Amino acid sequence: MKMTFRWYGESDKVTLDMIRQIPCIHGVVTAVYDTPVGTVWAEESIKRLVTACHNKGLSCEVIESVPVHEDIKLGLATAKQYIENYKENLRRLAKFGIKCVCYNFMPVFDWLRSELSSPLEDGSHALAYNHETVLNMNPLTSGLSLPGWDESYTKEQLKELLNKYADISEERLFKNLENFLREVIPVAKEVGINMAIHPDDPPWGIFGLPRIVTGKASIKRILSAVDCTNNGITFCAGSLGAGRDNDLSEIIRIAKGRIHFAHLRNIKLINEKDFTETAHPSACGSLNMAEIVKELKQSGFNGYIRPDHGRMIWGETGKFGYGLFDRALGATYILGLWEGC
Ligand code: DNO
Repeated sequence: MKMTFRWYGESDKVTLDMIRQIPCIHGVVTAVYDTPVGTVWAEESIKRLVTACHNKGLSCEVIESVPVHEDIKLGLATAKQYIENYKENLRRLAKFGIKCVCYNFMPVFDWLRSELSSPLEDGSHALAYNHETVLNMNPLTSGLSLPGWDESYTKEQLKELLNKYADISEERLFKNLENFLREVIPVAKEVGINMAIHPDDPPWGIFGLPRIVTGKASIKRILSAVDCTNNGITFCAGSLGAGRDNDLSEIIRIAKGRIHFAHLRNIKLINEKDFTETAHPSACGSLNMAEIVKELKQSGFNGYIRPDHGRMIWGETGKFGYGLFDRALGATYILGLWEGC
């Protein structure tokens, strides 16, 4: 297992100098952020990123994310070129030592929360999801912004894009994902990159948009669409754990050998759909973190782990979910669990 930490590049307040002081950190998980979704990344930008990490003694083997262009998810004729660009990105990333690429297939929006700074009892702040609030939210006017979202659209473009999804059923979206995998996985295999699809967060449709990577059945279908080690998943405990029917240990067993990356964090389930993010330890939320880590270790997992969203503690400010302190506590907690089982 290699412990990693997400880094948002040179502009991130959490610097490589800080990250390298977290005990036993192997490397960072990052991306090229200066290029629009769907275009080929400049080799120069990839090189700069990797070199910056190596100069601080950190590995740079995981990219999160190489985003999938909406035309691919929509299955439009223009998808062909975007898929070619995706393949070219994999070839370029492999040249610079990238071993794992995390991506998602969520239409338009990435992860979603209704509250970005919800106060917890101990005075810290965390992200939270309230279903009622989300049902009443208009994505065109909500003004919500989360790390990792593509915010390059004007309001008109966003409206147009949302309309394009009106005819896209879950089954259609799944077929488009399968087409994408059939094209991209052979290239990933050729260049030695493990692809790791991230589950939908939360694992149900939002704003009338379909979401399909939600639990055991969909993960099984994805893995068998192209039955090859390079076609794997990111096991995200918090995303899958929000699905009340998901048995996380069972999912780890089903995906054995195909989990290349793990995002570990805890959430406190409130009712059928609502939840609050919490500190990482099992006692702070609803997920059994020790069980998850044990199951991963027993399954022979030898990929990358990163602590996932942290609370804002000790007066820290910054990107929601991506401060230094609580994530660093998360990393050392996970390392302890790993060592102890
Ligand atoms: C949120 C992250 C996601 C994730 C993407 C992967 O905190 O887990 O934004 O990076 O869905 O493509």
